[in-house]
Amino acid sequence: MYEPQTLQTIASHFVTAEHIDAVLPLGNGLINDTFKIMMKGEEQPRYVLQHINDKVFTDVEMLQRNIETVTDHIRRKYEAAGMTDINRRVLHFLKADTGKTYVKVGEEYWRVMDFIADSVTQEAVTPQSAYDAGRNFGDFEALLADLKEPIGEIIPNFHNIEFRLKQLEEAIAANPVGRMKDAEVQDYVKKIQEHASAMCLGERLYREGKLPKRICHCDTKVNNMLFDKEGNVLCIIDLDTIMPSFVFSDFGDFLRSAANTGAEDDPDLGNIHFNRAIYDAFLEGYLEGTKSFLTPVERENLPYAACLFPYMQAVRFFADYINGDTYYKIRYPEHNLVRTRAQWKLFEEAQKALK
Ligand code: GN1
Ligand code: MG
Repeated sequence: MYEPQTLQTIASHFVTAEHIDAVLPLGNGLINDTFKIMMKGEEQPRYVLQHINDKVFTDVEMLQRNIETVTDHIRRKYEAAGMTDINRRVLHFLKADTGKTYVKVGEEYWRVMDFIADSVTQEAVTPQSAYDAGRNFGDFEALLADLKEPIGEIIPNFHNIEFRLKQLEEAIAANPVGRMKDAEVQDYVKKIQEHASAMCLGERLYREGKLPKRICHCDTKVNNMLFDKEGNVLCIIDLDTIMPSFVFSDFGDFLRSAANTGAEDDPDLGNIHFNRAIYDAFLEGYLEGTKSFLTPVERENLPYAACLFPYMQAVRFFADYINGDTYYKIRYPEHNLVRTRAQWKLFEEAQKALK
C-alpha cells in the first residue's frame, strides 16, 4: 500500500503540490490501483491518479500512445459534431512535468486524468440503461472505425481463446502450487475441454478470412462506464485494453457483467442467472450503434459471443488459480476458484438462455 505523502508527491508531477488536499482510494479494478485527487477547498475530486500495472501492461509507452490516439480521435469528432460537454464524454489525460502523459517514479508508472464530476459507476443495469450502453459501445466502435493511426496490440492475444486455453494447459502441466490434485479442479478441466472446440469458433472464422478485427475496448464491464445522476451513460472509461479484436469482445464482455444476476465472484451459485431482458436491450442498442459497419457474420454470432466471454473468463480465473494467483488481485485464498465456479455457472446459464 502507498503512504499518503508518497501519493501526493507522485500527483505533484501533474498538478501543483500546494493545491492538493488529499489523495484517496477509488474504485475496485483487478489490475491497476486508482486514487482520487482532492484539491483544497473543493468537495468533489478534481483528478484521478492511477498506478499502471506494468507487469500486465509491459509497454507503457504504447499503452499511453494508444489511449491518446483514441481519445484525441473521439474528441475531434465530438468537436466537429458541435458537442458541448466533451470533457464529460471522453477521458482527458494530463501531461506530467516530463511532457508525457505518465511518469516513472522509482520502478513504478503513474498517470493522471480529469475526474468527471457528478458521475457514478454502477454494478448493475436496467434494460433501459443496457440499451443505452449498447448504443454507446456500438458508437464507440463506430467512432474508431476510420482511425488511420495504428493501435498496438497492448496485450498480445488478450481475447484469443485458443491462446487462453493453451495458457491453461501450461498451468496444468506445471501445477506449481499443487492445486491439480483436487477432484473439483479435475472436473473443471474436463468440462472446459468439452466446450473448447465450439468456443474457438471466432478464431477459426478469423483464419478463414470471414471475421475482421476492429478497434475494440476489450473490457466493457458495466463498471467501466460512467453514468450521470439520472442514470444516463456519460463516458466510457478504463481504456487500457483498447486494441484490435473481434467485436465479440465488447459485446460478450459487457453481458458477462450486465446480464449476470449475481456477482462476478458470487459464492452463491443460486444467485447467478443470465438475464435475457438485459441481453435483448443491449443487443438492440448495439445493433443501432454498429449498423454502419457490422457484417452478417459478426451479427449472427453475437449469441456465441455472449457465451464465449463467461467461458473465457472462467478459463482465465481458473488458470490463475492453478498458477497460484499471480495475475488477478485476490481477497482470500480460494478467490480465483470461487470466480471460476461463478463464471462457469454464468456460461451454462447463458447457453440455456440463448438456445
Ligand atoms: C480485469 O482490472 P479490471 O477489473 O478492469 C481484466 C479483464 C477481466 C476483468 C475481470 C487487463 O479488468 O480482462 O475481464 O479483470 N483486465 C486485464 O473482472 O486483464
Ligand atoms: Mg476496470
